[in-house]
Amino acid sequence: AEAAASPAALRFPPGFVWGAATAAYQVEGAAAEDGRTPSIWDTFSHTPGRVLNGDTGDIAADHYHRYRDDVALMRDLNLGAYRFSISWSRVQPTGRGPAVQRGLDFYRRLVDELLDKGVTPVATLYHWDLPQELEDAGGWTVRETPERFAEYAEIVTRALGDRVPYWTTLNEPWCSAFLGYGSGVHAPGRTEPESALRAAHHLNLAHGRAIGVLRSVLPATARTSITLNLHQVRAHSRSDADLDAARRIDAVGNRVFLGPILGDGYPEDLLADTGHLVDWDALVRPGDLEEISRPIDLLGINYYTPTLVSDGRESPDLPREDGHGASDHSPWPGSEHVAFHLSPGETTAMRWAVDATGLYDLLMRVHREHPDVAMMVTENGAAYDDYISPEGTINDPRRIAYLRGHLSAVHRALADGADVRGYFLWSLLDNFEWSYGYSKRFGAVYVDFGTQRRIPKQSAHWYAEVARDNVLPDPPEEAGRS
Ligand code: GBH
Repeated sequence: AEAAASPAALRFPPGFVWGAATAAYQVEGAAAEDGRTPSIWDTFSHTPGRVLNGDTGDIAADHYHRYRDDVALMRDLNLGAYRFSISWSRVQPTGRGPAVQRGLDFYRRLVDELLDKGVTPVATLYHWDLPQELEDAGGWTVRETPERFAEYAEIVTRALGDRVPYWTTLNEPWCSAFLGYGSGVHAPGRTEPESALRAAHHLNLAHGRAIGVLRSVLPATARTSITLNLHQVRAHSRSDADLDAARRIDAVGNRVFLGPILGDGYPEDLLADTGHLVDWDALVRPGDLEEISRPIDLLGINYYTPTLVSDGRESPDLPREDGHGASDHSPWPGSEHVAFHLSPGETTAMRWAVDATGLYDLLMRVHREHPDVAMMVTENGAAYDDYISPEGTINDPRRIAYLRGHLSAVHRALADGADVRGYFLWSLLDNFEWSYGYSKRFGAVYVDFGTQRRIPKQSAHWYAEVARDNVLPDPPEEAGRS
C-alpha cells in the first residue's frame, strides 16, 4: 500500500471520536436567565474597550434556547460527539453553596437531547467563566477558588455523571492564568505577573482536586481529562540565545502545567526564571503536587498555530498579543525578553500561520515524553472571512484545506505511534470569539447573528463525510476520479 501511485485515502482507527466543540459563554447567551449571574467574562465584555466593537455574550448564538435545533444539526452532520462547557454561575450563581436547579436543568436537557440523537456528550467544567463573586474574593490568585471549584465539580458530576462519559476539568488554564492575570487581554483583565503565576498554581490545584472528586463520583467507565493549549515552540535560529528563548517559553507555556499534572512537578528552570516574581515555596504547599498529579485518562490538546520565538523584545510582524486590546504587559512572566514571529506560510483571519506540522510535532512530543498518555485533540480549526454566496451557500475551501492538513497530521502521528483517541473541530458554530467579539468566524456552521439562522458551511458538509466514513479522502485534485 505504501507504494501506491496516488495517495491513499487515510483511514482512522475504529472508534476514533469525531466531534465539534463550543464553550458556554461563546454560544449560550441567556446571560441573565434562570438565575444565572455574571461571570468575569460578562463583567469584562461589558467594560468599554475590552472587546472589539463592544460585543458581549449576552445573546451569542442563543444556544441556550436553540440547543434542540443545534443537536439536530449535529446529528445531520454525523458528529459522534459534542464538546461543550458548563457555565459555573448558571449552576452556582455566587460560586458557592447549593445549585440552582433551573440552571442545572439546561444541561440535563442538553445531555438528554444529545443521547437521544446518538451524539456523545463531552463536558468541560470550566472554560474561563469564573463567577464574578469569586473573582471579587481574589479569583484564581487565592486558594479558596480551587476549593470552590471542587464543590462545583461535585454538584455537576452528581447531576450528570451517570450519562456523560467524558469529563474535562479545565480548558486552557494557560489562558486563564496568563491572558487573564498577566497580559490582561482576557477576563478579569489583570496585569500582575505574580498573580498570573499564583493563578497557574491554583488552576493546577483546582484540576487535581476536581479529579479527586470526579473519580469518587463518576462510574469507573467515565474518562477524566484536562485540556491544555500546548504551544509548539520553535526557535528562530540555532543560536544559544534563541534556543534559550524557546526553552523559556516552553517552561511558562507548557511545562508549568504538563510537569505537575503528569507527575514531574514544577520544572527547575521555571522556578529559576520566575523565582524573583513569586515565592514558590509559600505558594506550593505540602500535598499540592500529589493532588495535582492524580491520574487522568486523557490529555486534551488544543492546537491552532506554532509559536516562533527569538531572544529579544520586539515582535514587529505579529499583532500585539492575543486580543484586540493591545497589551504592554507580557503573558510570559519571567520570560519577557522574548520576541515572537509570524511562522512562514499563509495565515487565517486571526493572522495565525497555517502549519499542520506543528500539530504533528506536538502530538509526537507528548508521545515521546509520556508514551502512556492517551491524547484527544479537543480543539483545532480556523477563522476565515466567510460570507453567504448569491446561491445561499458558504464556500470555505481554505477551512477545508486547513482541516484536511491538520487531520493528515493527526493520522501521521497515529501511524508513528501516538495514542490519539479523537478530534474535535473548533467550532460547531460561529460564536463570541473572546476579545475579538463576533468579528472572527471559526464555525463549521455559519450563524447570522441578526436572525440566528444557521447555515452549514461547505466545510461542515466535508467534515460530515469524514466523520461518517472515518476516512480522510484524497484532495479533489489528486482523487483520480472526476
Ligand atoms: C481557544 O483559545 C479557546 O479554547 C476557544 O475558546 C477559542 O475560541 C479558540 O481557541 C479560538 O481562539 O498570547 O502570544 O501566545 C486559543 C487561545 C490563541 C491562546 C493564540 C494563545 C497565542 C497568542 N490561544 N494565543 S500568545
